[in-house]
Amino acid sequence: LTTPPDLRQALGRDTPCRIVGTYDAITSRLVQAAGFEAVWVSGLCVAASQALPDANLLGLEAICGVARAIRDAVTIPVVVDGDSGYGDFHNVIHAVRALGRIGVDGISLEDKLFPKMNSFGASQAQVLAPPPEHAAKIRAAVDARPSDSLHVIARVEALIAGASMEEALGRAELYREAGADAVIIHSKRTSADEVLDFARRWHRRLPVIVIPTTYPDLTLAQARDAGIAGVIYANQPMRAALQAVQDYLAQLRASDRLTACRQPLMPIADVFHWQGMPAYLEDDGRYRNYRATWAAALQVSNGG
Ligand code: SPV
Ligand code: MG
Repeated sequence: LTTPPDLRQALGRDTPCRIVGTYDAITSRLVQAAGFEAVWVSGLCVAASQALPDANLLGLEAICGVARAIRDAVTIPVVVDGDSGYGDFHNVIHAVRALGRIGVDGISLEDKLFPKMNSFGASQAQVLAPPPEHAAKIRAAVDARPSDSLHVIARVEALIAGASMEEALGRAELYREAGADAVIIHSKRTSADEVLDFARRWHRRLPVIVIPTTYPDLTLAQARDAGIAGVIYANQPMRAALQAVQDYLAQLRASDRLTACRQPLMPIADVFHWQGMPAYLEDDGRYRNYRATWAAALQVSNGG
């Protein structure tokens, strides 16, 4: 078994690393098996999977439950979307310690107020935190982590909130000085120009990561040439799954038997594989034999 590269190595390469958003353990296994470098535990997708808006309605415990299951299911780096840190810097310290015990590789902290609203939600709800308040959270996170393998990623929401490029660059610099390991620059433009401009002006002072949800035409080559270190495909697996389920259900509703549905289904054998049946069956064989051997030995020693 080869050890997958850690997040620092993945962000240090020439080609941007690809981090894929998930919300459960089995989907994360598919992400790893497909060859992606890391998993993003998406706040949007975790909330959506509970049929809740992405607005800090779920607390840290819920996120930790999902993060723990994902951590246990994959060996590639796991980066948790920590929203704005669930409160003030005390909440950040608590969150980083909890996620550190789970063994995640990164936490993203965005510079909005609590409760945050998804970056594509109503623009009047995109309220930026004062820069010193967020810098204090970044420093608190850096000090609270169990080791520096847990990346503290400062996410800059200035462009989302309609502030200037100068404001975005200034905030990123402040968070770098506070100890951040990487920066996420987020944008809701339908062209990548804004984040490419940010990355070019940032000059790789820290690895820059982008989330091309609204500018899906961004190529890896364009990102690399602008000095971008990582790309988060934050919600595409969930959207692919939900669309497939919706299409399948429509077909099933109109059919009188399962075989009338054309939508491809994953074979049950593959589901068994991804949920860990091979290891289970190995254990089953081993300990059934062990139990049987002891049962036989005890019968002999009891004279029976
Ligand atoms: C998420 O996946 O929860 C993110 C990315 O934070 S976004 O939805 O674009 O804010
Ligand atoms: Mg989020």
